[in-house]
Amino acid sequence: MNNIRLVLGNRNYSSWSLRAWLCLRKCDVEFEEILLPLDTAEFKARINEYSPTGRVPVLWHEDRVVWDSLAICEYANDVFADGRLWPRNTASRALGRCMAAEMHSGFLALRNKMPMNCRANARHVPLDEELKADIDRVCFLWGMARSEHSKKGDWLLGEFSIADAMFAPVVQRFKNYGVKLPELCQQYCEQVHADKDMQAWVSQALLESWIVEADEAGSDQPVA
Ligand SMILES: N[C@@H](CCC(=O)N[C@@H](CS)C(=O)NCC(=O)O)C(=O)O
Repeated sequence: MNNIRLVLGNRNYSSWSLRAWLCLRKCDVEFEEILLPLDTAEFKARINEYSPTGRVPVLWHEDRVVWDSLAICEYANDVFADGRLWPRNTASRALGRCMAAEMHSGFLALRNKMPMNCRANARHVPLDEELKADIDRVCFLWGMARSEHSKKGDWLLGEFSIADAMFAPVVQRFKNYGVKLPELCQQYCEQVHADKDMQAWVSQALLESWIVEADEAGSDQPVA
């Protein structure tokens, strides 16, 4: 046992958990998962045992605690992946870090109005100006990253990187809310959906039955 434990929320809704989990999976290390279902009495009762912020994800490794999704991705890169979760090229790494940081601190309309909900099927939310601006910005960033790295592979920066993990829940949202995308972006989404780890996450999410009302956005009927 290598003493790595990831405390995460339920897969259907916990977008921050997905980011950290995906990076750990790409490190090919075994880790224990402790799943605390969001918005439940169990979460409230147990979260303080594990998390200094009361939030997930949290990584425990040996005597270290690493809270916050992006910090976990970076820790995984340093400790378990020998740096390969970022490209070697300095300019590519800088672009990836800007994208990851922007995702981590921004895109509030996308995060609030289109919560990750892997089980949602053809769910419609009104595409207001703020939401459209976030979607356009995501497409701009993906288009820039892909056009600069297309010869190196099918992920944003060629090989899989932390940038892909940070945007994976956005890819999932675009599917669940039926967002129409430019071809290059749609192709990138298909790359993410075809990933075996992403598929493993989603297939387990589909088996969950916890409901977080606040994250059940939109309706089954198209909206104007
Ligand atoms: N900035 C944090 C955000 C973590 C976060 O908001 N996690 C949510 C679940 S996805 C959470 O723990 N919510 C529970 C709560 O706030 O009670 C990160 O990147 O890890």
